[in-house]
Amino acid sequence: MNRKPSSIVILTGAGISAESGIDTFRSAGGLWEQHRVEDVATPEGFARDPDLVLGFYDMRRAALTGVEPNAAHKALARLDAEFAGDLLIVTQNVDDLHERAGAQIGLEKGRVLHMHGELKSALCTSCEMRSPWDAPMSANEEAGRPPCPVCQAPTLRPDVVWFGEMPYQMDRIYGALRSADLFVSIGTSGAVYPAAGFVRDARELGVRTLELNLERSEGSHWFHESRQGKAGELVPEWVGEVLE
Ligand code: BV8
Repeated sequence: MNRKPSSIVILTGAGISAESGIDTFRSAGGLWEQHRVEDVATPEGFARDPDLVLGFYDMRRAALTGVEPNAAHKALARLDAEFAGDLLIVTQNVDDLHERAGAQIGLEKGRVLHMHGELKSALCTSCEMRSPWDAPMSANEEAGRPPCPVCQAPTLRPDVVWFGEMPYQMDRIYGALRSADLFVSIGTSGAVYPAAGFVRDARELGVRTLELNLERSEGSHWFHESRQGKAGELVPEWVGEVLE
């Protein structure tokens, strides 16, 4: 790590939550091995079988209560609290572990940007309003689908970005990359766009790029520096380098 950064953009993926016990997508036995992407993470899959999709996300939302943030999430919360420069944590994850790891991140939710949405948010396809949500969304025998808290229509869907849908707040992400001097990618396979392209965007902008991942990813060759190891070890070590 050479000169100290003054403006950092961090991208996190499923690998940062792996040590908390949340399945990643592409590891053996991961989420995509248990379900076909087309069936549970596309608008077409939802239209075809809404209860299959709602059940898939209900299972993942319920699993959140049984897991805790790990040392990597806590190290980023420390960075958020102590780093004097600009910081944006863009996460591809729909879990709430970044928020739960640090009061500051939770208070200033704006410092964590969920580009692919959140399990604990519901989107109504009738009124298009979002509501905080941590109950099941699938239909149950007597009551059917739960009503939208805003318009009461039984037309809630998970507030997550499926394949073929536009990720959230892309302008804000590109704006942050343009003014960054360091881009750090943590725990992502670099398989899904546009997130997988951020390292190239950063390089074209002259931004230093660092990858922290268990193994080399599809995009490793694009990074100035790539460190292999567990996020729970690499992230606290890197945060220490930035803050010391
Ligand atoms: C869009 C939310 C356009 C829901 C997700 C051909 C070429 C280029 C692009 C495309 C193409 N064909 C189609 C596309 C577009 C498509 C895409 O990229 N497809 C891929 C498959 C090629 N992308 C989209 O559709 C995106 N939208 O492009 O819109 C558009 C334009 C105009 C108008 C409208 C639309 C939307 C994609 C978002 C999909 N939603 N998730 C949910 O969670 O269910 S994707 C999901 O998988 C994640 O969010 C993440 O983005 C992605 C990858 O997952 P990772 O986080 O990287 O996890 P993974 O398991 O893959 O890897 C984990 C890594 O961690 C591994 O490297 C592992 O080694 C490491 N690891 C494991 N343990 C540890 C660890 N590291 C450290 N420590 C550990 N302990």
